[in-house]
Amino acid sequence: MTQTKLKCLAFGGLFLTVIFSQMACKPTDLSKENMIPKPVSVVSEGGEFNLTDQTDIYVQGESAELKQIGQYLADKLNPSTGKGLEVKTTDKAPEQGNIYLSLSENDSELGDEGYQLKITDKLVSLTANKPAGLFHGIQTIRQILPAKVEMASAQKGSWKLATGTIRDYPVYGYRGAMLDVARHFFGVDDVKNYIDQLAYYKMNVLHLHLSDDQGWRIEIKSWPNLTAHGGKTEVGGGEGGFYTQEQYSDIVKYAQDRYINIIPEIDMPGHTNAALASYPELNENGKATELYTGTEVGFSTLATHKEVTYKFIDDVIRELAALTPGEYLHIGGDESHATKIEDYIPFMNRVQDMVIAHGKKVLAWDEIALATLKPNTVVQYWAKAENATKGVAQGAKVLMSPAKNAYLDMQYDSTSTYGLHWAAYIEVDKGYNWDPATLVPEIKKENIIGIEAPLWSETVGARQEAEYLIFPRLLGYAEIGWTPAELRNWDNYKVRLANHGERMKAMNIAFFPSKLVPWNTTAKK
Ligand code: NGO
Repeated sequence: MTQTKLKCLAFGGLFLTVIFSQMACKPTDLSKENMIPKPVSVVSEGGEFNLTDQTDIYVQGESAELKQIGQYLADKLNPSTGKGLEVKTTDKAPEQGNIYLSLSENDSELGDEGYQLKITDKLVSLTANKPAGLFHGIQTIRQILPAKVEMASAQKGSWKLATGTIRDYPVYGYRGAMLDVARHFFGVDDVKNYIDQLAYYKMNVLHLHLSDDQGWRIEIKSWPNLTAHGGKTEVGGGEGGFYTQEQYSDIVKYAQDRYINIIPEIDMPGHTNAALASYPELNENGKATELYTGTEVGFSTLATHKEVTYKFIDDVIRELAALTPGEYLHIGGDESHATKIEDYIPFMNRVQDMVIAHGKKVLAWDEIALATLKPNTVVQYWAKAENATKGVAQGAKVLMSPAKNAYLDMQYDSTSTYGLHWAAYIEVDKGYNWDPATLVPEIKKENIIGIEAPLWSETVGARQEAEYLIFPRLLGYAEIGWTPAELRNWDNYKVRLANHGERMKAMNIAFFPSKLVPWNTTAKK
């Protein structure tokens, strides 16, 4: 029996034991911590590690990357705990009382993103094959400390970690969210804030929807009017905005430091009014359109027969590819109702080749499967299972974003303040209770690269409005992407989610307080 339990029992009597194991002796059981996503395996040992004024974070060797990960953890823990954790380097496991981050010998089960977290009463030891695994592991350390650890100011109380071992790694390599910055523009700080929120739940992709009918949001130096004119407004007539290339690169770097890949999307041939309003030559009739601030879809198209269109696209792809270290560029392809199908198909075929010529792989919405998919093109299933299935038949992988299950802009119910409901109402349970690998019979687990939850921004323009739709559903999508389906169940999840209410409050997240979640419970399941 562990020391802690003995201490509890020393008070004598079953009643006191129960009371004290609930209060003074918490935490004693690592497996009852409320982690999201739920780890693959947790073995509890019943003791505790105490974070003290002497605790520091040791990283193995002199790697700048490991030091940076250690610093991220220190920066998250120091303001609330006041423990002044410092990042130090070492060649071997440090003395007791410290946190140790190291890269292990090849532990193949953990893969590129997994980690092992071993907590004894003497040491917190985090190991992984790759730095990304360490980064995900430090999110787990944060989540098994009291919720107030996420506060930005000093908090009273003790800071204990239950002892045991967690071995953890994701089901899918692509765990993403999409932010539509075209319908309403979100500034650099909002995007960075979202990146940190995604990192906390071990997500690794942020797809930015950078252009649409209402706005063009990324500076393209060879076509400056795209932003000078096309970035000027947004849905509802607000002032819009755009990222300079320097700002975009800053976002990319910020995301990279958090093991998140930015995937930029330029939607085409439809959803292009902002470009058509900025350059008359991109229109079939050679006349610029008016800027658009409404929310209709499917009315715009690039002139698919004009060579200047392809010069334009090549320039955009070239500049964007040079700014984007990740392997994918997203070329949209959705709802091109104003483009004839006999024009759409050769257009999508040609643009895929252009992306490949600039060294990138193609991602596109499911309609692209009507064209001939190039090797490595990934089909993002959002509307028609039939299209995604056509993609699989062509040998493509699928990214799962079914609107009925995974669209963050769908309302929770008919009383929701923000959001749309053309696809469904998605309450928190519905958003959680599905399995990408069994949703469509023809799309098997081996066909799927992962899951992405898109936030379209027709109805939201401010950070708090977006958070109402994103949270708490995002946590469920993070768990679907990470945790094996057989370990997931709503009754267990909703209790863990309830515990994250305090965490989200501590992080100032304006989440939707769904009645389906027992927010006030303190029970640990
Ligand atoms: C659709 C449409 C978007 C809308 C969104 C709203 C896709 C891929 N195209 O999803 O333009 O903003 O629905 O839910």
